[in-house]
Amino acid sequence: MSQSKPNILLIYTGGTIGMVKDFKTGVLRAFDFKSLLERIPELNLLDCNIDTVSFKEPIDSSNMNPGYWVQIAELIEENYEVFDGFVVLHGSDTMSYTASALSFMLENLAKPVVFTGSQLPIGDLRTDAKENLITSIQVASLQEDNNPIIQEVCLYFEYKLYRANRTTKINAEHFEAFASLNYPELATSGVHLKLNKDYLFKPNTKKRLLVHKRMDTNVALIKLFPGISEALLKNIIATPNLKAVILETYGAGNSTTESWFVNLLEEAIYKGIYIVNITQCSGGSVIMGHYETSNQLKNIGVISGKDITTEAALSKLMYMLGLTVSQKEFKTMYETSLRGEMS
Ligand code: ASN
Repeated sequence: MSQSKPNILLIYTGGTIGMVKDFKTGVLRAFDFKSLLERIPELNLLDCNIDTVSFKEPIDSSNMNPGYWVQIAELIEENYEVFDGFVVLHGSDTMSYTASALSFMLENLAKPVVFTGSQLPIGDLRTDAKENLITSIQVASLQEDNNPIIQEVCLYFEYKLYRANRTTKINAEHFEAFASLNYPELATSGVHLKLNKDYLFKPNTKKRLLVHKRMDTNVALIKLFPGISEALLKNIIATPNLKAVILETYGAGNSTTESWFVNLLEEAIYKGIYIVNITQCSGGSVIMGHYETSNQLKNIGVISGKDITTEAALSKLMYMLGLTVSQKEFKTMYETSLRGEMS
């Protein structure tokens, strides 16, 4: 590999992006990533060296799980010194979960990790895959004085670069499939690639990359709905080994004030189960104590997820449960932004 050009590693995990349509039969099949440069000659025009590595068996991202997250983290860890940036090709369905998880797993990351995918396969005539792929590689190659400009996990889709742990999939058929409602875009791609440098994450570059691989899945995610029953909540809280529950509440973190509900949560907290309050609104923040309907939650010690996304809330919880954080510290640490995931 040449010295002057940035070296980019493309990690293919699966998803729609890696499929080609056999135009005679109309059947979609997995694309051989070894022949990527031949299939997309435009990539040769990019001012970087590209190497590719693929999951042995690429998956639809609905089959993603923390075991695969570790595989991606390890590929980045093993290749961290040799490459200047990483582009992860991933199905769009659970991309925000994986990318959020990786943002926590890669502590002190000082190089770009850009997740991308597409709504239409790369071999489709009207595909969005080429633009997403080409611009993601370009973004991962951006350097200033031989240092990467982007030093965090991002997600690029349909002309926008987002902080990954701020994103959510909002549409199953539009090319604009993702949104970041509580944090501005890091870059927009038009005639020019416009970077919003003030919004980029600034890691402590003096510290070495630390890769965390223990993600504890003893968690539950409950979306409140009018009519939710005591029996349902009781059963979930009684799950063996349960360590934490994310409650998706209404609006600014509000819930029913019925005593059975508050009592169940209080008992759970007493038993050492963490309860995190996040809002089921796509934008905005939990402010416990703002309304009477959240004041009790605040008083019993519920953790505020502030303006975190569900995807980041869940992966942050798995990450923190995998660390050895004391009961006393847990709430303060969870309520602190670790990778720019909350305001
Ligand atoms: N089901 C696909 C996946 O997430 C959807 C996509 O990539 N657009 O793997």
